[in-house]
Formats: sequence, structure tokens, C-alpha cells
Amino acid sequence: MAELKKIDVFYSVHTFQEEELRSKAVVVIDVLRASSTIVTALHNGAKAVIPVADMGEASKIAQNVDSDNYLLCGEKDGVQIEGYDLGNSPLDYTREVVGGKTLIFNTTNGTKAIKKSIGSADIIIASFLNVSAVVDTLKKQTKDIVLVCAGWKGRLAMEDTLLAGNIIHILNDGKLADESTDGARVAFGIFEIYKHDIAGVVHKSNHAMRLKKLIGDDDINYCCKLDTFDIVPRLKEGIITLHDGEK
Ligand code: 3SL
Repeated sequence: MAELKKIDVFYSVHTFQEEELRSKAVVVIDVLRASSTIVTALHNGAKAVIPVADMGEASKIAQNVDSDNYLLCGEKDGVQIEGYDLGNSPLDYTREVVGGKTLIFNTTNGTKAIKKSIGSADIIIASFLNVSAVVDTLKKQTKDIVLVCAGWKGRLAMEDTLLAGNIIHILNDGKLADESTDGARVAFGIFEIYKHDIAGVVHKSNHAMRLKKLIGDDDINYCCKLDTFDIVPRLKEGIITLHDGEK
């Protein structure tokens, strides 16, 4: 039997230090909605996504690039930022809108999680939309794996926890390594309990409730779809593309 992968799970941007990720392979998870949006945008032909930590960084980059080729995208507390070309609804990132463009992407938790992971050995982006492709990539990974859930302002997010558990579950054929970390045990256990009703549980999550008040159900339904895309976005030198990750 293949050896079970050693995996840790961090539950929000605030629960780890950058040093803890050095030499690790990191998977960033923000189901609602940043990682789902990144996966969708790249699938729909966006050239690249530049994650930024805040509005200041976003506008600095935007001022120095040709606006015909770049789009300024993102949200604050779920709402499109004034003056931005797009918010954070994956449904808006169609081929017509994002094809050939580089996206400067600024979100409340997701892009902060990605930025904080810079410095690790490898960084890929996971959502339910590309979970099997992510697992296939992780099967070849020789480094220790850390699943970084973006969470919400320092809190655990149920939807991210479920995806972390789903990744561990598929990667280790439904088993948990004896020496698993507490983080991995919790995510795996939550997934085991709710695996037959992922969408139902995501819809009841705190973040889904917040989003429903702002924009309704459509994004949540979309972000719960499994294995829609066979792609793995990867961050290199500060830019997310498919070049190294596409299978
Ligand atoms: O926190 C984030 O990065 C966002 O994905 C949150 S929201 O879904 O746009 O509200």
C-alpha cells in the first residue's frame, strides 16, 4: 500500500507564521470565493492572476500597467471595490471578459492567504471546482503538504474545512495517517460527517449566509460544483498561472 501523505491544515490566515510554510508544498483554499474565482478565470483564458494583499498594493500595480491588458478585480467584505473592473463573483469571470487579460486580484481573506504563503516551496490553488486535479498533483508531491484555509478574518470557515477534508480523504484513499496532525484530523473528521451533503452544509455556513444577503445563492451553488475543471493554478514569482500546473 502507498504510504499515506503527511498533511497539516491551517484554518485561517491568522493562525500561522510564514516560517511554518518554508520547504512545504502549500495548497490555498478559499471556496467562497477567491480560489473558485481564480480557477474559473484561468480556465476562461485569463493570462495570469496577480494576488495582492490590499487596495494600496493593487492600485500601485494598476498605475504602472497598460489598462487594455489588465483588469483590477476584487472585493472588500464581499462587495466589489469602487473603481474596480470586477468584483469576486466567479460567474462574472467569463471568457469574453477575462480572456487574454492579467487580473490584479484583491480579496478580504483569499489573496492575503496566498501572499502569506509566498516563501513556501510550492503554492497551488484549490476549490471544489478542481479538487481531483489538485489531488493528482499532490500525489506526485514529495514535500510535506500544508492546506491553508483562508477562513474569514481569523475565523474558521466551514466550506474551507470541508474542502481540506475532501482533499485529505481522496489523497489517502479515505484513510487518515496514524501520525496525522490535529489539523488534518479535524478536517478529515468534518468531511466524513458531511461528505454526502457538501452543498447543503456550505449553504448553511456563516460565509454563505453573509453572501446570500448581498448577492443571493448563485455564486454559492457554483462554488459547490465538483471537478468542473481539470486545471491546477500555481503561484510562481508572485503570479498565478496554469503554465506549470496544467495537466
Ligand atoms: O475573503 C475572500 O477572499 C473572499 O473570497 C470573500 S467573498 O466571498 O468575496 O466575500
